[in-house]
Order: sequence, then structure tokens, then C-alpha cells
Amino acid sequence: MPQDQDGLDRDRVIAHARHLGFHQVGIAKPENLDDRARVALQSWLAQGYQAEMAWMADPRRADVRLVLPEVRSILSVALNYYTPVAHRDDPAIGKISRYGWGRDYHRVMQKKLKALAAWLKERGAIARYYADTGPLSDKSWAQQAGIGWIAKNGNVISRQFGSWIFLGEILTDLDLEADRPHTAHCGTCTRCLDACPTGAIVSPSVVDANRCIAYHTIENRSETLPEAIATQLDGWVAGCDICQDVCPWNQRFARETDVAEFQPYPDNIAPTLSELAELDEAEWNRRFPASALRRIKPEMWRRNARAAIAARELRGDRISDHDRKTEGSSIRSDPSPRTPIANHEDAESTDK
Ligand code: B12
Ligand code: SF4
Ligand code: SF4
Repeated sequence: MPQDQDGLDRDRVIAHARHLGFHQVGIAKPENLDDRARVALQSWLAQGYQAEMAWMADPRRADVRLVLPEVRSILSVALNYYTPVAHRDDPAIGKISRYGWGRDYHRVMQKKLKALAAWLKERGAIARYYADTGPLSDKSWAQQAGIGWIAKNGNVISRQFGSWIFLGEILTDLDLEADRPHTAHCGTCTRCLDACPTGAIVSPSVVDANRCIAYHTIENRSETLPEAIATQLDGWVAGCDICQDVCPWNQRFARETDVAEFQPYPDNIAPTLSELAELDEAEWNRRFPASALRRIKPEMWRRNARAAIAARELRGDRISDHDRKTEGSSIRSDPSPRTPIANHEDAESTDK
């Protein structure tokens, strides 16, 4: 592929991506992925921090050329999803993390990526797109492409939007001029490590999924949650935003998205735990159409909500009689949240 196929240079590609609505766009080179990133991924896997997410060990994740041998540039894109709505700190209410409040980000992101890839293909380029849908390390490419830095809380933080951004990529054979990798700006801050209630951020940027509330509420398919997780839910039933909420960069840089589809579905802002503890298939379909939260099956919602109710009872928080009735045995007596969860039947992964 010549450098300027049909006049496709870096500025034109970036301008078109912006025109399609991406909030940030950067370019990385396949050969430039820092060796330290590969080593860190291998060490993360070696320590079992992927829990039951076996698909994380796909060797293509460490070498993008195994995904597309012709790749010469990686376009990394970001969409801001922040909406200025606060979580309710009410013992009867379940907390759903921001990423899942509105329409499924995979759909929103893929629609734009598909349009960008089609535009590139019409001009003779190879273009393949991913939005958490392939064995790619979204955060590493975003950091390489200058979108932001991989922060101590394990998320990419952008100077324009904080960490409330979704990431995606297009792999192309176009030889486009790269951006400079983003520098890190956490400094000596440790707020996220200190705030994580389960000690899941085992060292700066390294998240042990076995200890992470987001993993257990979204990915863990077991009947019960480990006790050390369940007792720390503090109302979180779908993901967890604690390590992002405490981040000073988010308090400074977050600004409302212009993507209407990311505005919260009304039922997602303050669902009662008692309702979620009894969620059936029909209500699940009604509440979560075209939602990333469909990854959490009805029985997982019930498990999470019952565990949250039980945890609040243990802490002596006042909850309604109705909540008491629905409280179940969703806490597994397991002293170690690091123990990988057995019987994880569903091999479905975000890497489709
Ligand atoms: C597996 C996974 C999870 C797991 C593990 C989390 C994790 N931090 O790895 C679980 C289920 C816990 C999870 C939770 C969440 N996730 Co998630 N998840 C992923 C997934 C599929 C892979 C991430 C991954 O590769 N992890 C493995 C580790 C080893 O990789 P890493 O953190 O990228 O980087 C490590 C090394 O590579 C190294 N490294 C990387 N580059 C470099 C460079 C240098 C110089 C050095 C020294 C090191 C280094 O540092 C890290 C050390 O372990 C990505 C999508 C994708 N395909 O990439 C989404 C993704 C990371 N998740 C996302 C989101 C939104 C979340 C949640 C916020 C959802 C929620 N609210 O509950 C939480 C946040 C939890 C947290 N604190 O990280 C977004 C993050 C967007 C952003 N702004 O960064 C992503 C990118 C999806 C997307 N396309 O938008 N997630
Ligand atoms: S998402 Fe929650 S449990 Fe996971 S690392 Fe962040 S604060 Fe800890
Ligand atoms: S809270 Fe502090 S250490 Fe954690 S990600 Fe934000 S700036 Fe970095």
C-alpha cells in the first residue's frame, strides 16, 4: 500500500474520524508497542489475574500482526461517555456503573468504526475494526496513539475527558504518521489504590480480576459471590466505578458527552435492590434492551442484588422489610477473593 493511497494521509483520516463523531483519534505503529507492555501482560496472566477469563491468554493480544499481518498503522479512537448524573447513596438502591447506563457502547462504537472502515476501504485500504471485540489491548494502543495514559487505576485517562472514555481501533495497511505515546500523569497520587475496597489494584495499573467487584458482578457466572467480594459491594451490582470516582483527573476533566445514546436509561440510575433481587427474564428484557448490561444474566442480577442486600444488613444499614424478604444466600463462604471461581460455564467473552 503506497503511503498516500488516494491522498489518504494522516490528517485526512483523522479529520474524517472526527467528522464521524469520535472524540479523540490517534495513530500508533504496530512495531512500537512497548516491550514492557508485553512483559506486563505475560506477568498478569502468569499470576492468574485474569481469573476465569481464559480468552485473555490469546497470543494475538501480544502481537497485533497475528491479528492482521498487513497492519502498518493502528487508529485508536475514543468516545466520551460521561453524563452528569450522580449515583445515589441510599441503602435500598443498587449502583450500576456508568459504562452500562445507556445504550451498549459496542454498538455505538461499532457503527462509527464501520463507517470509518468502509470509507477507508472505498479508497483501497485494508481496514478492520474492533471495539473490545477482538484480542487487542485497547488501552495499550490508546496510550501509544497519544489518547491518554494507562493510569494506576487500570484505566486510560485522557486530558480531555478523564477516564470516562470507551476505546476502539481500526487496523489498516496504510502507512500513516504516528502520534507520540502519552506520558503518565498519576504522579505520587494513590487515591484509587487506597479507595478500592477489595485491594484489587495490587500495584499501580495492575488489577487482579479475582478481587475486582467489576469482574465478579459482570463476568463471574457462579451461583454465589466470594464472601470477601460480596461483603464489600456497598450497593454495586453491575460493575464498579469507585477507583474512577475518586480520581482527581476525573473530577477535573469529566464533561458531558454529546452522544445522546449514552444518556442513562431511566431505570438504570436508581434501581431498588429489592426489584433486582427478583428480576425475571421478561423484566430483564424490558430494562436492558441493546445494553452492555445484558452480559449480566437475570440470575446474576438476582445474585448480585441479594448479596448487596445481605452485605448492607451485615453492616447494619437500614433497609426495607421488602428487601429483607428477598435477601438470599448469595454470599459464598470463601475467605479468599483471589481464589479463581470454579464452574464458570460460559466461555462467552468480550473478545468475539
Ligand atoms: C479484561 C478486562 C477487564 C477485567 C480486568 C481489568 C483490567 N484492568 O485489566 C475486568 C473485568 C476487571 C474489567 C473491569 C473494568 N473494565 Co474492562 N476490559 C478488559 C479488557 C477486555 C482487556 C484489558 C486487559 O488487557 N487487561 C489485562 C492487563 C494486563 O492489561 P492492561 O491493563 O491493558 O495493561 C497492563 C500491561 O499491558 C501494562 N502496560 C500496558 N501498556 C504499558 C506500557 C508501559 C510502558 C508499561 C510499563 C506497562 C504497560 O500495564 C498493565 C499492567 O498489568 C478491555 C478491552 C480490551 N480488549 O482491551 C476492557 C476495558 C479495559 N475495560 C473497560 C472498562 C470501562 C472497565 C470498567 C471501568 C467497567 C466498570 N465500570 O465496571 C472496569 C474497570 C476496572 C479497573 N480498575 O480496571 C474499558 C476501559 C476504558 C478506559 N478508559 O481505559 C476497556 C478498554 C473496554 C473498552 N474498549 O472501552 N475489565
Ligand atoms: S473497579 Fe472497584 S473493585 Fe475493581 S479495582 Fe476499581 S475500585 Fe477496585
Ligand atoms: S486516583 Fe490518582 S493514582 Fe489513581 S488513576 Fe487517578 S491520578 Fe492516578
